[in-house]
Amino acid sequence: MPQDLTRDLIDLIERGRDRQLRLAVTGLSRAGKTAFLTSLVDQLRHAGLEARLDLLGASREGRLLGAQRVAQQDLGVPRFPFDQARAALAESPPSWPKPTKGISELRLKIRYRPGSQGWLRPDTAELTLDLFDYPGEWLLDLPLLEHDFLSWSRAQIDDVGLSRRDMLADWRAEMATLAPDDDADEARLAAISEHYAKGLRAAREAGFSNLQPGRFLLPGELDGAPVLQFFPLTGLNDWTPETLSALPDTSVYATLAKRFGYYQSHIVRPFYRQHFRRFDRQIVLVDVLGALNAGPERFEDLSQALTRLMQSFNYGSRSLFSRLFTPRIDRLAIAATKADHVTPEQHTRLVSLLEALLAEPLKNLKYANIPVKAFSLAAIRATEAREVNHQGRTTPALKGTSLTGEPLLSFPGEVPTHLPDASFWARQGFDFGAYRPLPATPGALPHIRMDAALDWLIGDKLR
Ligand SMILES: Nc1nc2c(ncn2[C@@H]2O[C@H](COP(=O)(O)OP(=O)(O)OP(=O)(O)O)[C@@H](O)[C@H]2O)c(=O)[nH]1
Ligand SMILES: [Mg+2]
Repeated sequence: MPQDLTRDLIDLIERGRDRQLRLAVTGLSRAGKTAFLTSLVDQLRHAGLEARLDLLGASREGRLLGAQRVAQQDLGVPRFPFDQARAALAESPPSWPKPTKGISELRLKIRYRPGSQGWLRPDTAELTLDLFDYPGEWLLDLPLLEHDFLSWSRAQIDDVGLSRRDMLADWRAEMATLAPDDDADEARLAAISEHYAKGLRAAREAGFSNLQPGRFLLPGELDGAPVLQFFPLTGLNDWTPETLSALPDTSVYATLAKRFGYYQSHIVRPFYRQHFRRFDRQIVLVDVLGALNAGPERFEDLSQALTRLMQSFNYGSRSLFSRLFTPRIDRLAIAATKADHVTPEQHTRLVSLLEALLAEPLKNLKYANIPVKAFSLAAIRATEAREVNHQGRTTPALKGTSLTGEPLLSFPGEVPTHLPDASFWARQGFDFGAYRPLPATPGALPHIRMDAALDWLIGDKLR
């Protein structure tokens, strides 16, 4: 067989196998997942026409023909509300997509012309891209799978720093009068759980990330169900795992441990299994600038939450069995979102800071031999970069509109390239407001480097 034909045949077989790609967009609450997905769909739908996608090879070469939404795989899961999000951005005044309250899915068919020609090559080809969206709060339950009730209780109590301790004051007061071997009283456990949930909600409002259990913040259809009536137990220092497991089923400890186990097996594990166990590529979105804005304690809290989260994906320890039977994730992107909150010359510094923040998970990914690329991007750009004369000097600035409609001109200053230390917080800190999306214009949504991220995530499949 001529060599070219063999190559074409192998290519055809591989192409057939590779025609489908599942992309996991990972990020904590408010990291920018829904904005990213909305922009991704919008950019690809406008590809070949008005989208600015020069950093995506297939688009630059004029081979990207466009994308359409098609019927998704799982008919029992709601469809990603792209139309609603896109309509809100086109209104006057435009508004951001709403915070996500449940799971949704989306399947995109991307049409392109293959790059090189061969007689077995079709004129056009298709790539199916499966995407899903979910509330960021639920993601933080993944690390909870590694615990039993005892180790989880201890870890949660160790994690509570000074300011979060205040937010949990009511819960702590109740806990002082509860012992593991008390008889469980349903109404009392429900009331204490509500105090715990209240503390978690206050911590989220104050900008903390490392919050478990995630369904306490967004219970969905589980609101009021006993499975959400548990909390970490204090006062366990004098107990051993053996003495605790010998307690009767009616004790506080046994009741809470049972609910924790139920939460793991009936809520967290199915979510993980259905949505996160099987994907080919992943992008981890991090609101680094938001955390800088929120101060040292929140920044440290985000760093811890991300490190634990990335550990729970377990990239390195894939057994031969799982490698054969589940597609292995072969490429990953990490991205600092909302890069339009700083002036363009700060973007490389933002990438360095993101890499510093994710240093531990990046080491593990390297060890697992998974290629990773870091980006700074704005899925939906809300500011315009300007040079202005400020106190006698030409200074880079950002122009936009506040959420309440006032014009804003800001000088966001310098992003640190390393994890900020005490002197950074004392000297500078960060303080910027939130912007309203830019007024709608015809064509695709304005963005920063969505095309570069897309090139890394799907570009090789469009060759
Ligand atoms: N300036 C700017 N702001 C953004 C951008 N992307 C997201 N935001 C802001 O961040 C907020 C949260 O973004 P979402 O996309 O809703 O975040 P999410 O990760 O889906 O959050 P959950 O649904 O709560 O998990 C938005 O309401 C915007 O205010 C961006 O590209 N630029
Ligand atoms: Mg969302």
